[in-house]
Amino acid sequence: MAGEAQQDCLFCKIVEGQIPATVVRETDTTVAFRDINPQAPTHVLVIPKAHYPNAAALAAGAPELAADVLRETQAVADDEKLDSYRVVFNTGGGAGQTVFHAHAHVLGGRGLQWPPG
Ligand code: D5M
Repeated sequence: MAGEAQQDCLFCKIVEGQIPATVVRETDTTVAFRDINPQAPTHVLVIPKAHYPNAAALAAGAPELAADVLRETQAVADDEKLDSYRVVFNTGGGAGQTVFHAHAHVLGGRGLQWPPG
């Protein structure tokens, strides 16, 4: 069923505390933790606790939860004192998505080029 934890999902395991992560924020519905392979001085992932495979499925299936995730990206930027930052939802393997549990990358702390690669 939509939103149910998936046994083979890395980020569901982080939500459940089965895999360690450097958690920087947590709400009833979301977790934010530092990316294991940071691409900028600040690189935090914000995820819904419920499992949706990507941002499109999250937005369609649980728009209020999608809004929670977006709100938390702003909270991370505030916590990290970022004036400028980028929020990225890689959606689909062709866009570089490697973990199929919806997540927002919050990147900042350095100049960012546009367009991204
Ligand atoms: O982004 C998936 C991101 O997840 C990628 O930047 C690495 C990160 N990652 C993978 N495993 C971990 C753990 N265990 N902790 C923290 N971060 C992790 P994507 O958009 O799917 O390419």
